[in-house]
Amino acid sequence: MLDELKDQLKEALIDLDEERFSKVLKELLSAGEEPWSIILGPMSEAMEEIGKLYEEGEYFIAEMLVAADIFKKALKEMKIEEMESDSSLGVVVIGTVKGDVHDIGKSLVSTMLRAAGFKVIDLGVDVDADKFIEAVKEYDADIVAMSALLTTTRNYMKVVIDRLKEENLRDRVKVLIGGLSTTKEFANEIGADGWGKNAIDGVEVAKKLVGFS
Ligand code: B12
Repeated sequence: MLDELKDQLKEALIDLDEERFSKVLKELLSAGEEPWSIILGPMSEAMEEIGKLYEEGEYFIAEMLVAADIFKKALKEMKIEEMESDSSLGVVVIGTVKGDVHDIGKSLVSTMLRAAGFKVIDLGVDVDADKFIEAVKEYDADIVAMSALLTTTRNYMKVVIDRLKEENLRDRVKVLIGGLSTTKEFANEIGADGWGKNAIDGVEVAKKLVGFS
């Protein structure tokens, strides 16, 4: 029954059928399904399919935008952004790198980090090296977390790491990266300290980086 509802939810998002999506989401929640399992399960799977449809020329930017909008509304409905904690694990400065405006994954990681006990400074999207450096200094960050979904923007992560070195900040902060265009190998290649596959994994890696697990 739950699996069936999850499939229906995924399909409704792929079809951009907001009304059906919202109805099935309510059913799933009242059946006791956890918001995070819905977000990282059928909702993320649907976004992947929508990306494929875009690649195949079936969908265009407009459809990707509508999907993002439905996704974000669902996060609001599930009150995902309102999770707070005591900020005792340290400070994370996070942003989607320059040239890249994809913000859903980055915002989910922010939310999860906050819920887990980090103070999170979210710089938004299209963030350049100057902005990252300023924030690291201002908030005395423990971790710089970067997101990139495009293969053309992921290389900018290395630019930020190089700037951290130039500013003599590299020894003071850990660098965590993630996003569709990145891999563990890529993280090693550019000299990041950690890579997270998704928001939950990202939190585990972040905790390790600051010595809390
Ligand atoms: C929605 C969407 C858009 C929306 C974004 C709206 C928004 N507010 O974010 C819009 C329409 C703006 C858009 C634009 C473009 N897009 Co787009 N988009 C997507 C789509 C369909 C979904 C992305 C998404 O939100 N996924 C859901 C979230 C939950 O997943 P996620 O972002 O991957 O995040 C998870 C993990 O990656 C990880 N994570 C993410 N960040 C971080 C950071 C850290 C530190 C950690 C630990 C983990 C982590 O955790 C998250 C939660 O699990 C993807 C398809 C896909 N497969 O993802 C294409 C996709 C990313 N887009 C693509 C493209 C090509 C574009 C455009 C270049 C199209 C164009 N010609 O203009 C532009 C680029 C704009 C720009 N300069 O950034 C391609 C990228 C291909 C590539 N290899 O580079 C994709 C893969 C589609 C495809 N298959 O072709 N897009």
